[in-house]
Amino acid sequence: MSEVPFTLTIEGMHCGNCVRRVKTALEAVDGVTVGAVEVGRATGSLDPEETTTQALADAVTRVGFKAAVEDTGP
Ligand SMILES: [Cu+2]
Repeated sequence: MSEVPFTLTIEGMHCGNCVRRVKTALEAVDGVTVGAVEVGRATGSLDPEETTTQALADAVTRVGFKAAVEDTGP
């Protein structure tokens, strides 16, 4: 199974605490390998048989931020 990369654009992050909250929320989702999380953005890869980018955005939204899937396609 191959993982596919994702990038989330996240509004409402300001500091290291926000980064930790987002990272924890993403790591709690099955099928996700969290890469870099910084203020305003999170990247990583996911197993498309286990989860979706929308599920990741929803997980971030549940902890209080506004997340959108960034279209990285051509
Ligand atoms: Cu913060």
